[in-house]
Amino acid sequence: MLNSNTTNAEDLRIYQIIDANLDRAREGLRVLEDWARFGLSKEKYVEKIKNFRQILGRNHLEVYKQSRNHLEDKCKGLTHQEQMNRKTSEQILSSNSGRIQEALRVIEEFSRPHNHELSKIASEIRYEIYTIEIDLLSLSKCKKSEEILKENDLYVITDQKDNLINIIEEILIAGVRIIQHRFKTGTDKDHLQEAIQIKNLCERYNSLFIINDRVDIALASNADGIHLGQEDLDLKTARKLLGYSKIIGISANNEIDISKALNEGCNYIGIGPVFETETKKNKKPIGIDKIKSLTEDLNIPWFAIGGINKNNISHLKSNGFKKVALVSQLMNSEDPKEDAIMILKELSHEN
Ligand code: TZP
Ligand code: MG
Repeated sequence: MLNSNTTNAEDLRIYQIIDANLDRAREGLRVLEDWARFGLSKEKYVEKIKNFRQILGRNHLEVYKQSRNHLEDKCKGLTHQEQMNRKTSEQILSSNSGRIQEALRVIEEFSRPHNHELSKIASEIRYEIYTIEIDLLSLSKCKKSEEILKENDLYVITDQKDNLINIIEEILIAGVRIIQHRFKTGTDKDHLQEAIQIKNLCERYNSLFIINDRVDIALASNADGIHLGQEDLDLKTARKLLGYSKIIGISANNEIDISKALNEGCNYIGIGPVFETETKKNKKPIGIDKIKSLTEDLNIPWFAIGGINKNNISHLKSNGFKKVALVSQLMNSEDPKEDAIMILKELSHEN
């Protein structure tokens, strides 16, 4: 059907365009595929993208390849400054998704008159790439947050304080990289306003900002994630609302809740109260031994919470607890920065 021996000069130019754009699209797809594979370990996306590459490969007909030998391309090798400016994997992902989309659009247009099948394939893959680009960018953002969770052992939760913003800044200066905004009384307006202030601070200090309980406030303040208790929205619903870029933490203190949270894909777990605490007076402590047995095989980050202070951290550490979450110890501290520095030091000691 498409034989270069019988083609005229215009056909050849069109075949050359298709040839170049099939190469472009496949190269771009390989970039996305490798990021999905090595950067994100997302098999589902690797398979999907590989399949697109193979479909385009099968449709890269000999006549398109042959057209390369017949016409010279005077623009070969031209680069653009933008290519040199790509620094982050997100920029690389976005520009390569754009490259694939553009190449597919060109194929779609120029193949339509003589190869309707290819035109249709190019259009279908192009639409899928729009979604895949957003998914991969979201998963990359979530992966970065997961890394912060993995690398940091101190998780600080806010309490309602007049000078809260100052306290948070002191704690961030000390080196804390995970902050949760917990806001139990007051209006939604005040809640959101305070959340946005803390989010901006956290961004300045490259720290994770998590909202307690409220998915709507998490979205509105562009938080990095949400923390949900057993009585809050369920994880699946929260995931549906938040998408894949946000982390979701769950409070769980028994085998059933922990296993459910893991199955549903939570990013970290809060377990407690370890000890009695004024912050949650009605909650019965579950104690060190129980937490030890609950977390034995846990392979995602988990934070012990409840009644933890600078005096009992070393005891927790000697029992194998690596990560802790605190409210009152830092919120009621005379010197939150110094206390945070001390606790971070204590947590970083090898046992
Ligand atoms: N969840 C379990 S215990 C607790 C929460 C939010 C409160 C922890 O507060 P504190 O002041 O660190 O004991
Ligand atoms: Mg809650």
